[in-house]
Order: sequence, then structure tokens, then C-alpha cells
Amino acid sequence: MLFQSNRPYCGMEFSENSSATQYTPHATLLRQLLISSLMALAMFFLCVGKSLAAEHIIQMTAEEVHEDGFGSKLMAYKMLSHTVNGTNITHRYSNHATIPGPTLFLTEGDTVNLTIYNDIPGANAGVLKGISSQVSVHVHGVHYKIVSDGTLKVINQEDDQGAGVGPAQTHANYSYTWDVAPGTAGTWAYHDHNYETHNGAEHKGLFGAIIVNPVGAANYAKEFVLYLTDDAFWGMEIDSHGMKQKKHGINPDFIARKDSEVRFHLIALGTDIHKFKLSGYQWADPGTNNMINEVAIGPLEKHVFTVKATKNAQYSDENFTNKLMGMVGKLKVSH
Ligand SMILES: [Cu+2]
Repeated sequence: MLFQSNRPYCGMEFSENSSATQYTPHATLLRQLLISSLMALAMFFLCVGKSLAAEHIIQMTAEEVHEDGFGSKLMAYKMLSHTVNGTNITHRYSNHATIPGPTLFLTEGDTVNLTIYNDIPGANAGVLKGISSQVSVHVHGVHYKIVSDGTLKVINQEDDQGAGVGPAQTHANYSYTWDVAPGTAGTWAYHDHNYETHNGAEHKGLFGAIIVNPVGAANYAKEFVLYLTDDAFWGMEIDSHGMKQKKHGINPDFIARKDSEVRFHLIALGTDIHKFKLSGYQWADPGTNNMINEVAIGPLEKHVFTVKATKNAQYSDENFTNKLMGMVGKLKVSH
């Protein structure tokens, strides 16, 4: 027997021996052996794949931040704690509330339990004016039940699904459960949907991304996440060595080691159509064999691509008005 009957494993039990095998000709016997071995191998990988599925417990706050160059206050998410199957990985994130918010790396098959806390000063005053001062986390791409939509009751018909005071009910904090189901691989935005209006405060800085990798996906030396808003790139750089998240902010300069493979994640927010370019580089348009050197990306669209970092470059939004706004940054390649 391949599996002892008292040992837990996933899937159906089968026997590699059959009473009929001793009378079958060699060819059939060999074929049966081959089929048994292949089945055992398949079961093995199924079991390994399943046991890799991780449970993420995440706690975040939404806070006010003051970015240089802005008259008005902005808002940002901060990671309080993140454990994966009980292992604490909070040190990967900034100690501060950042724009963009924490990038969450997930793998198909994982589950996420995310709790949001409201640290906006005076958040409870909103109820007097009849507006929502709840903050929420509404995610794209992964699966969840309606109670984890992270929207106001006017949208989901159930509840105001955020932390703080909403028009219908209040929650000191609010927890969401996400099923990172097979088929959800990709780069997806999350953002507030409840602050002040049913559209939330994404435009004030309450946004971030989840990156869902397939099981056994390749590793990239650096991950560069760029959000294209109507007047700036907001970015983050993650080094696969240690997974430390840094360079949060506007039009960041990214750094890559020469000849390393790096991955860009472009996520369009706002209303503009952007024309992204990485000077002197070409990359494969995802899902095709076409090599491209610029890409048009509209509201809510994403574009994920990889390049080998061979030379310094400038990334930019070639859309005329966006370029006038200064949507330009650098890729610096070091030896
Ligand atoms: Cu959205």
C-alpha cells in the first residue's frame, strides 16, 4: 500500500495491487504499473499543493497622513499584523501608514481573514452629519461572501461593512474573509468603499494591491507596483529577498540589479486613460507573443509584465496631460 490507512491524506484511496495482475500479459502489467505510479504521483502533488495552502490573519488600520506638497490631508492604510499559518511576517511592512497601502502576497488556495480598524481622528463625528465615517476594505479578484464586500448597505443590501460609524450601524472594527480560490491568480486592487460616500476614499489614498500567484510560481528579484492616478504614479518596491516593502510614494525611483528579472504591476485608478512606457525596454504583452514597448491602460485596468533589468530607464505616462503633471520616474540598474 502506498498510504497507510490510519494516515490522513487527501483524495481517494486506491490499491496498486489487483488479484488479476498475476495472469495478465507483461504489456498490460507494465501499463497498470505505470498508471498506478502516475496516479500516486498525481495524488502526491495534489496533497502537497493542498498542504501549501496558507491561512492569512491580517489586521490593518486606516489613518490620516500628511504628504509633502498636498494642502489637504490624505488617508492611508497601515499594517498592524500579518501572520501566515501562525508565522508573523509583519516586519515586511512599513511601521507607518503608507500610500499605496500594504501589498499582500497570496497564493491560489489561501484564505484571508482581514480586520480593519478606524484610526481617523473624529471618525465618529460623521454620524451627526448623517454621513459615513466608516473605513472599509473592498477587494477585487478573489472570492468572498456578500458580508465581506466592504461596501455600504446601500450597495450590498446587508450592512455597512466597515470600521467606525456608518449611516445604518456601527462597527468598532470589521472583518472580511477572502477565498483565494484557484483561478484568481493576478494583481488586484483593494480600496476603501465607505468613507463619506458609497465610493469611499480611494482617491485620498486608501488603496493597495493583492498579488495572487499560482502555486509554484516563479520568483522575481523585485516586484514594482505602480498605481496610475490622474496626476501621479504611486508606487512600491518589494525585494524578493526578505520581501521588505519600501519606496512608497509618488513617482518613485526603482532599483534593480543588472540582469535580474523584475516584474511590474500597473494598476489604473481614477478616470484617465494612460499610455505607459518604459524607455528602451520591450516586454511580452501578457497572454500573447507580441513584444510591446508601451501600453494603454484605462480605469480599473491592470497590466503585469516582466523584464530583465539591463539598463537604466525612465518610466512615464506618455498621455500628454498626464506627462505635463509630471508622471515620470526612474528604473536604476546597479551592477
Ligand atoms: Cu474597486
